[in-house]
Amino acid sequence: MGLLALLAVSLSEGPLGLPDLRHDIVPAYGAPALAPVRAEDRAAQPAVLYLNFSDGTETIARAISDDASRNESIIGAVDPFPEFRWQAFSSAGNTRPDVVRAIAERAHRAFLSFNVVLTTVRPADTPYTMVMIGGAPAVFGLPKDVAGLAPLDCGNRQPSDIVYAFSSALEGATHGLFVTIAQEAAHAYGLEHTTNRADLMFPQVVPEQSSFPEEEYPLIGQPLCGRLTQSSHGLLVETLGAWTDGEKPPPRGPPRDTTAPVITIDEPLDGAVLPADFVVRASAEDDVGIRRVTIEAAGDHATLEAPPYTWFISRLPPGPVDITVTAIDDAGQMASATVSALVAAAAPEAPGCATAPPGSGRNQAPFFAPFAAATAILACVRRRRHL
Ligand SMILES: [Ca+2]
Ligand SMILES: [Zn+2]
Repeated sequence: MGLLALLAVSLSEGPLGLPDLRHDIVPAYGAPALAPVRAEDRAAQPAVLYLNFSDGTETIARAISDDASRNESIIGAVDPFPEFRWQAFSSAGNTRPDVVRAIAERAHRAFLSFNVVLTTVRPADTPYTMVMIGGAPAVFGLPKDVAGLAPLDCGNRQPSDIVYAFSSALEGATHGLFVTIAQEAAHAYGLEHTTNRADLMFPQVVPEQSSFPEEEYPLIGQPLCGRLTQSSHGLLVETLGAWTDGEKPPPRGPPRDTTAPVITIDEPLDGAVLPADFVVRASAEDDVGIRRVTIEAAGDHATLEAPPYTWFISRLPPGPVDITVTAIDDAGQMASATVSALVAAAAPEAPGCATAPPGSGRNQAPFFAPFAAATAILACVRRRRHL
C-alpha cells in the first residue's frame, strides 16, 4: 500500500543555475489504513540506506511489493538499469569514486541525526531501503523532466523500498542529485513535501535546501499521509529513531585504492630502431581502477582514459627518442615507464603504402594522430617492418 511521489525537474535553469524543480504526486493505491510502525517497535539496530550508484549491470523486476535485496519494485521493470554517469567524471581530479564519495557524504550528513546508516555497497543483511541512481525517467516511460520517483510509504510500514534518482535529468548538478537522493529516500520513510525552502522535502532545488528541519511547516499539495503539517526532522525521529550511539560511522564504500598501478610498455622495446611512423602500446593494471594513461614522446603527449592504451606516432625525425608512459589510478597514485629508441633515417616508401592519414597535412612534423584515424596506416607500418 502506498503512493508514488515524483520529483520533477524542468530542464530550464533557475536564476542560480540550478534546475528548477516542480513536483507531482501520483496516487498509486488507496489511502493507508494500517497504523504506522514506530521507532520503538523496531529493532534497536539502525536502518540501512543503500545508495546504489548503478553500474549498468543490474535489472529491476516489477513486483507487488518492494524488496530492495531482490531488486523488486512496485514501480516497474527495467532491464538493465542504466549506468550512473555524471559530467564531473571528465573534469580534472574527479573520478567516479570521488563523485560517489562526495554525494554519499552529503547524504550521510543530512541523515546524521537519525538511526540510519548509509552505504554505497550492497548490504549483506536485510532489510534495507535502496536508492537506485542512474538513467533517465524514460526507463519508466516518464517525461524527461522527472528527476526522482518513490513510493510514498506513509508511516514507513515497508522496510525494503526502492526509490529512484534519475541522474541524467539533473545534468551534472551535484546539489540537485543530493537533494533528489535525500528526498526520495525520505519519501520511503513516509515524508511528504513541505513549503519550507530550507527543507530537503521542498519540491524544488534551491540553494538553502540542506537538511530536514525541526519546524512544522504546511504540506504542499494534497496531504496523503493524514497530516496537514510536517516537521521533517521530527517525523524521521518518529519513524527511524534518533542516532544515540556516539559518532556515526561514515558511509560504507568500496575498499580504498592503496596500491599503485603497474605500467608496461609493450611496444616499442627499449633500444629498438624504429621507422619514422610507429605505434606505442602500453598495458596498465590496478587493483581498483585506472583513471588515465599518458604517453609522452618528442615533446608531445596523448592522454587515454580507457584501454587500449595505444598511440600512433608518425613523421618523427631521425635520432634518439624517449617514450614515457604514465598511469594514474583512481586514488591518484602514479607509475611510469620509459623506453629509449632510435628513429632511423627514412627509407624509400613501400609501394601502395600511405604515409599519413587523410587530413594530416594540417600538422607539422612530428605528426601525432589519434589512434582511430591511424588504424589503416598502422597495418602498413607493420607490413613494412616485417619485410
Ligand atoms: Ca519504507
Ligand atoms: Zn518528492
